[in-house]
Amino acid sequence: MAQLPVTEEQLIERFGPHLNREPPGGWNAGLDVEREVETHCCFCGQQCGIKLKVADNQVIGFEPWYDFPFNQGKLCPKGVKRYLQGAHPDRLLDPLERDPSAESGFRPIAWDAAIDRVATEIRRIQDAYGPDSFAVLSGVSLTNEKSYLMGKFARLGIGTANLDYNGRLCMVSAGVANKKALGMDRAPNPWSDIPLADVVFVAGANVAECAPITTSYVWRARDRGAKLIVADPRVTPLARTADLYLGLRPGTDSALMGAILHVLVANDWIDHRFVEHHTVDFDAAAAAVADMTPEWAARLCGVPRDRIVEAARLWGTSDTGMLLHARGIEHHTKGVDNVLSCINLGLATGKYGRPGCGVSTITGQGNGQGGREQGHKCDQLPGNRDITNPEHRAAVAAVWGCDVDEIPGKGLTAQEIMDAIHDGEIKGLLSICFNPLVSLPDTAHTAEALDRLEFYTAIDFFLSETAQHADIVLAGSLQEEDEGTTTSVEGRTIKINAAVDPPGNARRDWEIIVDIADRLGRRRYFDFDSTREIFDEMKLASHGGTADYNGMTWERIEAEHGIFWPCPEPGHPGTPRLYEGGVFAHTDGRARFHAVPFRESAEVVDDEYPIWLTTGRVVSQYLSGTQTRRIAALVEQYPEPLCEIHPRHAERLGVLTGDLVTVTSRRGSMTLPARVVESIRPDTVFIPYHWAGDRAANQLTNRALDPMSKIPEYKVSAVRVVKADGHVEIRDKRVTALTDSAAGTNGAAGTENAS
Ligand SMILES: Nc1nc2c(c(=O)[nH]1)N[C@H]1C(S)=C(S)[C@@H](COP(=O)(O)OP(=O)(O)OC[C@H]3O[C@@H](n4cnc5c(=O)[nH]c(N)nc54)[C@H](O)[C@@H]3O)O[C@H]1N2
Ligand SMILES: Nc1nc2c(c(=O)[nH]1)N[C@H]1C(S)=C(S)[C@@H](COP(=O)(O)OP(=O)(O)OC[C@H]3O[C@@H](n4cnc5c(=O)[nH]c(N)nc54)[C@H](O)[C@@H]3O)O[C@H]1N2
Ligand code: SF4
Ligand SMILES: [Mo]
Repeated sequence: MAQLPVTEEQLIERFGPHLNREPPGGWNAGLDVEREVETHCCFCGQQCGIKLKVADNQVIGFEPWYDFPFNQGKLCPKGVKRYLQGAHPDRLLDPLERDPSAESGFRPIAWDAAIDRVATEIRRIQDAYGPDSFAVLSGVSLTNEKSYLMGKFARLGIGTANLDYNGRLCMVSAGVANKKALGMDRAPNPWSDIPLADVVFVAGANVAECAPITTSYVWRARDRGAKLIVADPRVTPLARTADLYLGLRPGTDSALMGAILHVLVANDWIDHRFVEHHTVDFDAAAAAVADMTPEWAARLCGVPRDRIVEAARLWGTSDTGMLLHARGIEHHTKGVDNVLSCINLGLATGKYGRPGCGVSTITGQGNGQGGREQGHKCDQLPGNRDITNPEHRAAVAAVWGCDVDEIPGKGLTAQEIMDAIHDGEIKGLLSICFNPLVSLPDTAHTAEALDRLEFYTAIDFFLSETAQHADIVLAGSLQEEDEGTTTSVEGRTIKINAAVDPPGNARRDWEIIVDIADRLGRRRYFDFDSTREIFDEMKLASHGGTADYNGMTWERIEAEHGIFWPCPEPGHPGTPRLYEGGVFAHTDGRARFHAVPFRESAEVVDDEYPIWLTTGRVVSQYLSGTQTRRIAALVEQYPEPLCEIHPRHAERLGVLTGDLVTVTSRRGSMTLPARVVESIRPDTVFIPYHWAGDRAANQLTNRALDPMSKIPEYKVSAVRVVKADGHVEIRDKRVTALTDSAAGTNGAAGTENAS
């Protein structure tokens, strides 16, 4: 009987000698703390405040930072352990060049040679195939300053239209919907509004595991007597505490929300005054749901009719309410529609612009909010400006000191860039802070594409699975090795402080970018000597855009524990709550309802592939896992992907927890242990996606995109599940640890001093 690797020996055997396990006391044991640096967690969009303990230019531990208002000292397991990355033996200390004769496939080279090679290849490829044949993929674990720099670098440094970012896999459906309906792409509320809500409606968000600190906000609302509604195909840890659970079939959210609007209209639970004075197109939205009866939705979604009516009653008759959604409704070919159908519910009942009211996406990545405003999206310029709008282009060209025509037009989105690489239209790629081989759908397709590149360079601090395909790997910086700002889930811009310098010959990301620009002969646009100078230019470039940072200074941001944008002028207090008084960001001040008809997902189940597959996360791992798969305590909590499967489904297959199952889709197949749980629908299986190679959930997923946001449909594929040979012991302790820590005191794992 095989075992899951749970002992140290087994972990080493499975993951190799650098396996994620720090020596007793940590890699930095024996060092005395010299100072503590107040900064923020490098992982999710909550951006918890944390103090890093520093000695001998190394981060050797952490302390809770009780004064930071958002998390008040609380952290989840990832925040507690993140400090173990800096001194990890896998840390890249030099630039690397591909060398098939070397054991690792790479050999270290000097910076000068690395930068030269990158610049030469960029020009060679562009000369041979045209400017847009070289693409850039960026990421939003990067600070605002670096996000801004990447946008400017792709446009003016390289001169390519094909630049996009990993937020394309994340919040873009919400972004498009928010801009369409409300005129602006930001959570409308500070999180301090959540406890003021009489109803909290959580749709497609595993709050306890993915936004752990938000749990405490929801529970504070419940302490006041608020009702909690959860819509998710899985009974997540938060759903276990819900007053009303809507266990819908994946891909049916807009039908559920449409039926709720239908019931609101039928019972006249509509705020007519708000609708009349602050919105347009209510009638169109109402007409679109005229046939979406709760009976119809009950059949389609697999949720009892009475629960749909009850959800409408709770939402429609409460004075205040917040609807929080995340990738569960957004990772769809109708992700934008799903979000619009939620916004309709908020507008119909006047739940905007007041304390305790709002429909808000829970932004995922660390700088998922700020990084989607600074202009490294394919259709965007800084300040959340539109790259196709002549006025917006002129405003940015004036700050950049370039000719408007020098700024390329709209380029391809992230998945489209990978598809164009696959098709041979794009020949060169520079990526930073993005691990597409693990995170894009249809891994086989991504791997084929990467192998077709004539030149690929990656900037990372670990040799990610994607970076292993690179010709040149540039050793970049961890968050704590540079300063700058990020903007959290709430729209609060906060200060990241440098604790240490990059180790060895690793360099700060921005310095690498500026050097490449210099080598391309574009120094005049990149005359930056510090991150602060980038911030100062970024502020100017954002001025007049919707995401206006012009009035912020680093000093104010620190003194005030963050500033909510828009903050257009010095002295402006910032804007924690948007749309106060019902004034929306469209030029007429009114929000737009949208008619949202229901359509099925790109792939639906059939006789051959009869089960719905949905994918997502677990509390102890982060995204593509490059960082968290290297931290022992997090690995032990959940070492490998498990396939969640309902007891009735498992019984049909003759499968018990720990038995291996093979899950097959039209794209690929993987074999992994089953975890039999009552918390999932019998027609659905769930696999977390944080692993690579034969453990990658994205071997199975579909490349179909939302036509507006271009987000992939990670949340719905059709699969076949069969029993495979083999069994692994899955320790109850680990499975329990997963849920206990996620739903523990105050909703997070609490703080823990691991040093
Ligand atoms: N621990 C941890 N935390 C993270 C991250 C991480 O990797 N690990 N990543 C961060 C990032 S970048 C992101 S984007 C967020 C993601 O945060 P979430 O969106 O909360 O996380 P997911 O697990 O992707 O999906 C959320 C839920 O959607 C449900 N779901 C699946 N299909 C459907 C559907 O069709 N309809 C509905 N209503 N629900 C559905 C799943 O069962 C799951 O419980 O988390 C952030 N925080
Ligand atoms: N099946 C499935 N797939 C999914 C999802 C899903 O729910 N299901 N979720 C999607 C979502 S929401 C997201 S956000 C994506 C995320 O997917 P990715 O963005 O590809 O994942 P990350 O792990 O963030 O990759 C970031 C890489 O950048 C590096 N990095 C981190 N910070 C920095 C930095 O400051 N500087 C530099 N130079 N490098 C850095 C890390 O080491 C890592 O290698 O995955 C998507 N893929
Ligand atoms: S919730 Fe966890 S991962 Fe997210 S910022 Fe806080 S400590 Fe970091
Ligand atoms: Mo994300």
